[in-house]
Amino acid sequence: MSNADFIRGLADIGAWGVSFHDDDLMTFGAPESQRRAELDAFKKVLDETGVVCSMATTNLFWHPVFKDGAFTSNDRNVRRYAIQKTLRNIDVAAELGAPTYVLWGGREGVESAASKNPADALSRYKEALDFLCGYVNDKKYEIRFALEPKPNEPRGDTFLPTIGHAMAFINELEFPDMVGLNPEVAHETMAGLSFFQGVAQALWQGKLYHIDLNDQKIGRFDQDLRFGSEGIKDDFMLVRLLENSDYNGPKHFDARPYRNEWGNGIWDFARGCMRTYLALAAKAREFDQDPRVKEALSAASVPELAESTVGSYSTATADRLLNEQFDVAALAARGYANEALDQLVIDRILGIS
Ligand SMILES: [Mn+2]
Repeated sequence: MSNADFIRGLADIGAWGVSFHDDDLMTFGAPESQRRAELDAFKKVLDETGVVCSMATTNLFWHPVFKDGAFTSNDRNVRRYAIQKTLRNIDVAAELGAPTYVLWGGREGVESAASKNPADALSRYKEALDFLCGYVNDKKYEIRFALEPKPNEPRGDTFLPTIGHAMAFINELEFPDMVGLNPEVAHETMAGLSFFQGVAQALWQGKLYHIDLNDQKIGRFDQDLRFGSEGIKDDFMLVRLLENSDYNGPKHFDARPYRNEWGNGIWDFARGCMRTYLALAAKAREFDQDPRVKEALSAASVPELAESTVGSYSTATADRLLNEQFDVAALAARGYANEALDQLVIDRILGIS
């Protein structure tokens, strides 16, 4: 099936947008005239279908030139080539109006820890990001970058392995406001981490620029399963978090059909991702409107966590706190009614009342 067939098929089942790697769209290493024709064909089908180009990214992992890394390859010319390949595709992203440019450092890592000084690698990663931001500013493009963390695969140990590592790294960049995150369900789950907690912190820090939705079992290879097909309770909480947040970026599915699927199955897969997201969003609204849930949240003191604990420091507030009497036995004895609250989550997912 051609790219045009895929886009028409996605438009038919109600998809709003598509994303692309440079090499998906334009043949790697082809003459500029051929690449231009391929890009124009893509633009034409977007125009015809009304499908939006929501995000662009560079393939810096497939070609063997990147086997030791792209922005962090030990070979300086590979690093320069990786940045050149990215700059060229940023021009394409701007031409297509993609507001977000994702960077997944699939090859940025090691098998042998002796093979790279991690501090040098992070410095080169920062240098690349600073340069890309400088280019976007120079060209006056309306583009922000989103880093996609992943703990391993295809490398043994990847640089910027988790949401937390990536957010801390962004603080070291020259243009931290231009760089946020594209966290992916499968990647955090591979590391055994809670994707919900990671996304919640990214939102809290104003760094959720994009999101890759799929599904995954802990401790496996990168499965990229249909959204909602595995961790249904985690997915419910994630959708509720996104729907109740100010995140207004794409709900982007970076997933693939089961490997034994055939032609028509890819459309079952694509419909399933969207269907489950929308169903969970409806269930999240029901959950939040249920008076029993409001009572259970109150019994668990959930609203109380939104109240300030001590306020700003002053000598007076410190003196008041130091002189306060606490009934520690009573505080220790109370319950938090989490079982009842959590059962309401399960009841809502199961659709029982
Ligand atoms: Mn992804």
